[in-house]
Amino acid sequence: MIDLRSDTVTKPSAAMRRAMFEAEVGDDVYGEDPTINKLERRAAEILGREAAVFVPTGTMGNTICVKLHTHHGEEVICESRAHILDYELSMTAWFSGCLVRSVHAEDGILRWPAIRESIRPFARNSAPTALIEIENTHNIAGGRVTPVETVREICREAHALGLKVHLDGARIFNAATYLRVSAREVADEADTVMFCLSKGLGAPAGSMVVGRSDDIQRARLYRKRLGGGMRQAGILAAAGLIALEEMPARLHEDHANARFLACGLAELPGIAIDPTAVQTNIILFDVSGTGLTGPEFSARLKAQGVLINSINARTMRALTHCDVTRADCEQALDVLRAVALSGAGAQPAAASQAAL
Ligand code: TLP
Repeated sequence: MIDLRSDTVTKPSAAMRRAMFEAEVGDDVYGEDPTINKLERRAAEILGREAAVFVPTGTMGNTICVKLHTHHGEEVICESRAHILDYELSMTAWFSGCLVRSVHAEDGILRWPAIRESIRPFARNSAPTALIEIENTHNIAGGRVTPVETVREICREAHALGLKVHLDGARIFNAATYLRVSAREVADEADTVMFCLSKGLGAPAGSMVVGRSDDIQRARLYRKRLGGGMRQAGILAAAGLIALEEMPARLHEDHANARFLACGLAELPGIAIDPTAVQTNIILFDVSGTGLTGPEFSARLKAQGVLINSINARTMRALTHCDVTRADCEQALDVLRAVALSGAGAQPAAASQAAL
């Protein structure tokens, strides 16, 4: 199977498995796991922050950060397809008691003027805005990257109004690779950043939350409350350290493979895609012109050994990652071509004229 469903499907490398085997561990709830302590120190250094905390998942990291920056009854602004809104089981409401106010940005890039229009004051009839959440890269907008200056402008303007900014940087190293800057620069003025070790960086599990020391101290309490006190999880942090130190340098390969796939897809009958919109490792393409729905397209691909999920009735989402080679992409394109041609809407022109 060529698995392009997500970059979450990556398996730990041999080096990661060795490091896990050899990891020194202790009880992290007591702060005594040396490998986790090292990973947290390195994450804080690399992102240029005072402190970091290791959390089991990106969802828990985002949940903790929303809680850190809000009170019950406040609002959180994010883009209309943000992960916190669509894929985190309404944790913003469930855990933090806040309402999400979404702002649509066609290209997935939130900009200050659009955010400003949605900010609500504490007034007779409105719940006040407390937090702006930015997703960089933006997953369901097709891995789009928010430029450094745009993030900085949002942070400065938000801070001037007393609002906080959290960055869902699940794929912050993909953003940094595309922008050719350090991960630190991608998010240097945000109050907190969550990033995942378990996606393009290839670790089996784990994410980091970085920020100011006092916020991270409180984050540890929320992590415990959410059931994330993992004890001897240095075994995971050992793989996380390799993910953090060694894997960002190879992400450009995933981006090149994604562009290769996107250009190939643009040639296929019934498939709509703009390859120039593919900036990182996420590719969205519309299969409605093939006469197949997204789920039907997905099922036919699977029958021929390629896994790609649909995100709605017409759109598919494919991701490249460290367990997918250029040869896999070539093979996947052959299968994509066969499936596109198998749909009723994608018959060669001569055949459809004959039917008329
Ligand atoms: N994304 C997953 C699915 O949940 C959709 C994927 O396959 O892409 N922020 C962003 C931007 C994400 O894409 C994800 C995971 C998360 C947060 C949550 O991370 P986990 O899965 O570790 O909770």
